[in-house]
Amino acid sequence: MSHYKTNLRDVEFNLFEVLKVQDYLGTSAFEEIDEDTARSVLGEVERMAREELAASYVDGDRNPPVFDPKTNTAPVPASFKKSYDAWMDAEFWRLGTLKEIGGTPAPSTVQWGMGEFVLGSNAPIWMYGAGPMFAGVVYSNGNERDHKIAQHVVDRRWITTMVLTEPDAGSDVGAGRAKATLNEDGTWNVQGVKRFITSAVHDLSENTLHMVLARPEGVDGAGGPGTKGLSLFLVPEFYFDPETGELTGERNGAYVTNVEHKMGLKVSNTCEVTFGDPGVGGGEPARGWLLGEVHNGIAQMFDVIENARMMVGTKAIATLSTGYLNALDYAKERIQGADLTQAADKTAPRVTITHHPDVRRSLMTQKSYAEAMRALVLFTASWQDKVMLAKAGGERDELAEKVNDLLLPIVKGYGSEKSWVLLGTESLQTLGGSGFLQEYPIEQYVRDAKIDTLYEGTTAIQGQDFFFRKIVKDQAQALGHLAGEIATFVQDKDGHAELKGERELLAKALEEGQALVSELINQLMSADASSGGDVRNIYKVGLNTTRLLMVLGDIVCSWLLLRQGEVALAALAGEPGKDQAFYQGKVAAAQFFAREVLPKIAAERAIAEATDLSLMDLPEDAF
Ligand code: ST9
Repeated sequence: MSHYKTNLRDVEFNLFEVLKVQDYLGTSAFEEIDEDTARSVLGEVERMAREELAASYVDGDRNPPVFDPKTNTAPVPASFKKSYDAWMDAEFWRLGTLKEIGGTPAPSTVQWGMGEFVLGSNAPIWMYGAGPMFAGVVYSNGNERDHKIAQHVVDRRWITTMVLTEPDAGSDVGAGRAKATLNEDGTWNVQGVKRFITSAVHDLSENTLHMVLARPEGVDGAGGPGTKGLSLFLVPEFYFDPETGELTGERNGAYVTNVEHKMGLKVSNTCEVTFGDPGVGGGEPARGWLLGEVHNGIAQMFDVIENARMMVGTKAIATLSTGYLNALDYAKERIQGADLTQAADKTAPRVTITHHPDVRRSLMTQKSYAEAMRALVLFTASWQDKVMLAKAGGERDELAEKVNDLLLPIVKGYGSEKSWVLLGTESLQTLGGSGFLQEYPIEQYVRDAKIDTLYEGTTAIQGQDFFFRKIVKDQAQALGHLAGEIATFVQDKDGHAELKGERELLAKALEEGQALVSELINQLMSADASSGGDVRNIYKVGLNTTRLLMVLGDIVCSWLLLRQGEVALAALAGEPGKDQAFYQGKVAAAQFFAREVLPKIAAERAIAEATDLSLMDLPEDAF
């Protein structure tokens, strides 16, 4: 039986009843994807995920790839290869591939709706299979040569990697020391050691194309300190003719020199890659091409990172959803104890644990967060749809770009933190001691989801990105727009009476959230030495950026659930009986989340307002 339990109904509810993507499916940018096609894609990928992709989930964990340093190989298990091939052969990945290189672009909402199923059933399939998406970045940032390279990646199904991190440059990418020097033939030699590189070794395709950040040497105006001095190079494992894609038979000097032993997500190889070291492999140079022949590496790499952050958040949330549904199935079957009203009667009939109040609290906590954060992913994707639609019409939707940018750290940072914590404290807990056993999938979910708070920028990085870049640098334009939408919702006189109390809770939480943003801005301004401030006050901001991310995540999630609650109430008032339990569940989740989560926001504001510098003044020895 599959470990993977899905909620296709909820994905469809989001897309077709709340976001109404059918209004723009089949038009302009997405003319080949109409509503029927989108529904059948979602249905087929959901089936495939449960039946074929999930099949190797456990094997990939129990029999992970083993690195052989003599041959620099680490083959994946045969079962995983089978699942991977099934996914690649089905070609649904073309929906996320640029049209110019053989894609059939679908709206982001449909892509991430479908993506949830792959990421929830066996995420490394999506990660190894991301070559065509990477190729899109190569194509859009590239010159004619790179366009051809992008096409080879798609046609030959090469695996691709994003290569930023070094042993001493993790969160601080700008500290990277890998360097690049220009050859007479226009290619570059890259030298350095990179760490934590996903998918750099495998036996899933004939070649791997690394997208490497390195500092060019001897070029005017490029190669300076920090991230801005980095350029992006395309460095293959095996050298090839960029014109034809044919391998030339030369091994390139990009060698995997270690594969990490990890807590989870073990089938996804996490590698050390050594470039251009004369003492490694055959000592060949690591030759590559400068992407687009422009020195703009960090911005080009962020085209990849933005998509990968969305992927990581969606992976985490997908895992929480299947964790919840596994816990729910277990709770419906597990008989333990008497109903609390008969606790004193030792002869009272034993009941399933769904009768116990604390289990109900736990199940509704899991359900409301999983569904709120699915709504968050798909709502974010709907802004990406607006960006795509504008582009197809030859325009730019700057507001949509900004709102998407604002939401990304919430999807990634808030989504991954809430998911991994709830998987451990609630989903696994529902199974009691059995949750600790490998007989059930949840212990693997907890291990596999932990990485989501770490890679693609830790939660602390997401918090900083959220405040400094997405709010302050944006002059709160996107935030103002979003807050305006929430305010309009809470003030709507036509809202259902059943959610009146929750709207009031949301209105209050919005006020508290706005006060929290103002507090951080005041702290920031008080750190401005040029206006007589104390530069150390910036520490106060640093003590609160993750808090802000989490608080605004709660507010947005509650709003999205209440919006869904309104749609569900309207549906319940319509055709009687149709999907009644589903819609009742939607209303209940919205009410529960608002009542349980929103009142805590006032306390978060108070904590932020009381922040002082005592923690920063404490001597290190006192820790
Ligand atoms: C990793 C791999 O963890 C994990 C698994 C990978 C699985 C891969 C497979 C699946 C992926 C699928 C992908 C498909 C791709 C394609 C899809 C296409 C549709 N937003 O603030 P500054 C830029 S890998 C946008 O001064 P610092 C911007 O250009 C490791 N851009 O930063 C900016 O210039 P400007 C992941 C941003 O202080 C410039 O950077 N590692 C953003 O120099 C400098 O900005 C990490 O994620 C942004 N949010 O450096 C690193 N932020 O301002 C984490 C910056 O002029 N660390 N830029 O616009 C950070 O993110 C740091 O904040 C830092 C700071 C490095 C950016």
